Amino acid sequence: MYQYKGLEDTIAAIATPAGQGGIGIVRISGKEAIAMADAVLRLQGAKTLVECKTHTVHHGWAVNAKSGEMIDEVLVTLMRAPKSYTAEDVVEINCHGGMTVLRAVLQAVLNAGARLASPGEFTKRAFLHGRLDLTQAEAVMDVIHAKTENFLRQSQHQLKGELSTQLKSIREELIKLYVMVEALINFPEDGIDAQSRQQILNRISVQEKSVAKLLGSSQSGRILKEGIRIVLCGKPNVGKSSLLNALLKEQRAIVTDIAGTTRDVLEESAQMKGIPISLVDTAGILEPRDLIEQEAVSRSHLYIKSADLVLLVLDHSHPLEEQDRLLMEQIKAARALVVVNKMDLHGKLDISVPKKIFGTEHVIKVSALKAQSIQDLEAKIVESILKDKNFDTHGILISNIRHIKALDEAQKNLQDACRLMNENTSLEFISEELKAAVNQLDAITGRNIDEDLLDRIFSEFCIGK
Ligand SMILES: Nc1nc2c(ncn2[C@@H]2O[C@H](COP(=O)(O)OP(=O)(O)OP(=O)(O)O)[C@@H](O)[C@H]2O)c(=O)[nH]1
Ligand SMILES: [Mg+2]
Repeated sequence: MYQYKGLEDTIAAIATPAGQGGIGIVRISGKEAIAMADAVLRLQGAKTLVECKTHTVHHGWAVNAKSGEMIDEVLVTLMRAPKSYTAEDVVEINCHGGMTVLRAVLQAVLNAGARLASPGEFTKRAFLHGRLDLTQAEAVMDVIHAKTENFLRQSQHQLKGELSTQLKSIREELIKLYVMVEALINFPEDGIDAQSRQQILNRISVQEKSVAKLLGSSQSGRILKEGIRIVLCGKPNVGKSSLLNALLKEQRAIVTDIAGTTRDVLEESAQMKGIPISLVDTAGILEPRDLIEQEAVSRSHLYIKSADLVLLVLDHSHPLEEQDRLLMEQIKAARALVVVNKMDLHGKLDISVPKKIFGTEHVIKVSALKAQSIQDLEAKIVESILKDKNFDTHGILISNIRHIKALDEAQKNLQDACRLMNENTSLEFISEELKAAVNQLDAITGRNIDEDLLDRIFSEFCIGK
């Protein structure tokens, strides 16, 4: 691990979000944290934190050290190194939750000698002191940004170090293999017979499969983290906006019996079975009457193109029209479901046509108005999102692009190693591939990472974390 120089300073920041709240916290971490806190605190009983035990809470006042003027009544938590978030001495001052108060307390701490922390610097210190590895540090941010409980659960697994444990076991086996191959290179007189060669090949192949399994989870990991975009399309008046409202369970889009009610794209967030969904209602206009409608139509097409899943809405109470056929033709290559809406009305639509184009299992009848079969539609949506994907929320899901890239490289190295073994290539080349694969795994956990990359990772954190 590289030596980071910034650890000498004591850092401070407001750890709670900007705005008003019940409480707000100013966090201080570093060698001088306790002394600096003492400089701005007047604790009850005239005690100082220096004399207090770790993991204790104290009542008192934050003051302007120069003027002695009181800033706020506070509760102070003391956590001595190494049992703290950063593994350094940490003091957290719980103030009233207003920005003016918090800024004044923070300023007092800075006046006492602390440096303003940069984004993610507290977590970075936890990493640099070896309390967390990089996957765990990144999981901290994932926990904060989790959009669904499902993803939160995943991030908690990673925060506990479950990904690191899996990577460690792959790494250990690769190191053993590397040492073995190096020994064979250095003591060629011992030679390597075909059987040993095959054994090494098998063992590399087992590790390649473990990496492949982790990588295989990345599609569902990304879905769980970022969600997917579902776009509703269909000709005017078929009930797209009504369906959006039914799926959201609130009256979000305007619904009328006038064709061309929706004149712009409307995007709303929802969740289906723990997956974050962005639902997009588009304008059904087919023949734009003016510039605004023209723009709406071209936007609708862009959204349809970018959709992870398209819901083509048809009207059960009308026979299929040319416009429906055109739309079916346009989206048949995309991942799509056909929703035959208005099933509460007398049916005039020949449902066999969409069934033939999209397959029976991709066509579903609902009534947005009467909320009939909406749950069945949700189940179908989830099924088609997760189709062909390894989606096991109890196992480890890879969702971080950085991890995906490194695992991808490691997999290539291991595949190359297997291929070279098969081709009876000189062992030096196998050894190189094994070393490169280990380096990729080490980059994920942060064992060997350059300072720039580290700074980039932590700069995406919030201040105070
Ligand atoms: N009977 C019945 N009427 C429905 C159903 N869904 C929608 N409607 C009615 O159909 C009309 C059009 O609904 P919208 O949701 O505005 O249709 P749209 O596809 O968004 O229309 P545009 O925005 O104009 O493209 C309204 O009068 C709705 O009340 C349904 O399931 N059954
Ligand atoms: Mg509409």
